[in-house]
Amino acid sequence: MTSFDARSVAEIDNLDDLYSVFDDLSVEGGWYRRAPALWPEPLRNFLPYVWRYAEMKAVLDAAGRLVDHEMADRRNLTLTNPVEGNGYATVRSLVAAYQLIRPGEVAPAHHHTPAALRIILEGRGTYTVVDGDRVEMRPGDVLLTPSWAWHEHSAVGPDDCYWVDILDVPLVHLLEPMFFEKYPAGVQEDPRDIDTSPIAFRWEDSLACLAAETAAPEHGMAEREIELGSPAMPTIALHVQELGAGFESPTRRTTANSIFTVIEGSGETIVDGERLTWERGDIIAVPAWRPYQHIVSEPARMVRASDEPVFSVLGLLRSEKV
Ligand code: GTQ
Ligand code: FE2
Repeated sequence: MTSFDARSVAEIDNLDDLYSVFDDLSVEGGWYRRAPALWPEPLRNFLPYVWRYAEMKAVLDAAGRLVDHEMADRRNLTLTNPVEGNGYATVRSLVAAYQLIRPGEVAPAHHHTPAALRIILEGRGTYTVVDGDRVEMRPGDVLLTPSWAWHEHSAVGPDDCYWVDILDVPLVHLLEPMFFEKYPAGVQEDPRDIDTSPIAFRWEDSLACLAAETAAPEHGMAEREIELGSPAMPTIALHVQELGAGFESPTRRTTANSIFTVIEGSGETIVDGERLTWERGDIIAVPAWRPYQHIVSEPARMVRASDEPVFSVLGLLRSEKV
């Protein structure tokens, strides 16, 4: 606190002197802001971007040679949106990462307030244990790790296993309630082996549900769409989308932030005029309010992870065709 002198403030007779008092008192005149607080529509903050699995896999493989689980609890590569000033998030509220676990490795148990999910890309014989339930993870499966759930991963087969992690860590950073704790025993004792679980969405089930869809979703951004969970977790919605060869979606924008993971197929997504080509395993960041359109080359299925549930509950979800 500096020397506030009510009498001298009472005697201020010009704006320059008034403004010079503001900093001392940690106030700002709404009519005299250095940075605006309100603006007509969402800013173009985070950038549209695509991360290519072929490149990420090569980098992960190099990390696989150089980094073991003594060094890192998780061998994950965070997808940092290249917008200036950002050091972590993929889009405003979500972070995505590629993770590799090699045969015989164990990523020890921990839990945290951020919610997480995994989308399996490649490799057999990998397991996750979530709150004592041991579940195999197979390509195309989506596995949830809700806030506070204990979780560890292991690879027991001969394969290197690659998957995509998506977490709401940037949202937890914004709101502050970060808690993280390692499981004292390292791994959960006596896990229960299960194959069906509310936290495991199997690829074959997703395919069957997609095939049973008769109508295209109203927004038109896919030919068929299912939602995993309703929503999957309080902060993250998951939609599996099917788009045939030659499909061209309308161009739409939404206030929600999205991360697309390409499970199969190829094509391009034009985000705010930028053409992002993609194929199997690639990850596309579509930030809030950026108009986007999908154009498909080879029959595609992708998982859209978004923060829609947050926007819905706050009354901030809005989308439109442009
Ligand atoms: O596998 O538990 O990519 O806690 C980031 C944080 C993965 C995990 C990430 C995590 C994990
Ligand atoms: Fe974790």
